[in-house]
Amino acid sequence: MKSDISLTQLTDQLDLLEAEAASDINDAKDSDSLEKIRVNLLGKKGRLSIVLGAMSSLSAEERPLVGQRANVLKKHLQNLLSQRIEYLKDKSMTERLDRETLDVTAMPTGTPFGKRHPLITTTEDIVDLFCGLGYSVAEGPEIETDEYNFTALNIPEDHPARDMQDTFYLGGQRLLRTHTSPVQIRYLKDNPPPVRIVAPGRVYRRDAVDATHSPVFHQVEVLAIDEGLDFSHLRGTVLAFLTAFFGDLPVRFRASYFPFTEPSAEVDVQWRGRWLEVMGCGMVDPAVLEGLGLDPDRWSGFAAGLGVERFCMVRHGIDDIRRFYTSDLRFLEQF
Ligand code: 2U9
Repeated sequence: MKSDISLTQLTDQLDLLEAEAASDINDAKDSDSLEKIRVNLLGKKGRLSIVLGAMSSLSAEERPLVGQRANVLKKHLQNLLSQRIEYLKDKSMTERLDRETLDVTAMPTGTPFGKRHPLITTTEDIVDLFCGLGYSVAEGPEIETDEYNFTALNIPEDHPARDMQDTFYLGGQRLLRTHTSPVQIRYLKDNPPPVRIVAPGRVYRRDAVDATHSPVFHQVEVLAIDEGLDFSHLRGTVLAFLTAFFGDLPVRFRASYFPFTEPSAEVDVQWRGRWLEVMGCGMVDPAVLEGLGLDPDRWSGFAAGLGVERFCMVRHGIDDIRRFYTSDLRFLEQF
């Protein structure tokens, strides 16, 4: 049985619907609740549909009146809904912008930028100077063989450097390289002369730690092999390098001995009134060349080696090698 409803009742219902809908839409706090309101008002089983369904009990003259009214109301509600959705979108964007405002004048927080360690910059400066003289950088492993670290460099079986007291042996034939010279042996095995290389790197010796000794330190070695090289080329190269690094200081060569060079020399610079030994050098021993299959009557060469710590200490007036390895920022930040 159908319950009859009058035109007035229907119009009243539409009025009520309009008033309530307007206030509900205005109160909606977010798009989800707004969508629920829309379905409740305009959905298939929504309030407007129910009112329209009741129109069947009206007369043929009355129906268009309500129909028209309902259409206008539907448009009106759709407008209100879309206005509200726009408003909510604007509001959430404004809130987000307020929340995410950046203070570009704020002091940065977090970890400060690091700096290059003075040993690294000193190594790079030395290597750069040799690169400027036409040398190429060569590198090799820190774990070496007895053969490359000692035998190929003419270091005899009874030499103290081979002693357990002086070298870190790792078992088998392996050890921690005591100089970067094996890098150059490896290079010469793969590359025929002429050769001009600079070999920087970390080296290891079984020294007790004190102000001038550390069991790990850094070396740069250079090697030139060519036809016709003699001691004057060595001397000229060392002088050019030391002048570029320290400035125009007095330099002297003192005769010395290394198993892998003959003749050999140690080089001193006069720095703040004192002679300081800064590097060693010499003409590559013919026995080393022969061991590499190079004819010493055709090829000759010179080599030089230096400790980076020493250079860095002289350059910056640092009195204790341990300062390089203790990671004290008060020290490191000076560079
Ligand atoms: C090959 C042939 C010869 C490398 C050389 C030195 C002289 C030298 C020391 C300086 C201070 C080591 O760090 S230190 O204690 N080095 O005096 N090194 S000649 O001679 C070579 C290298 C490779 C094939």
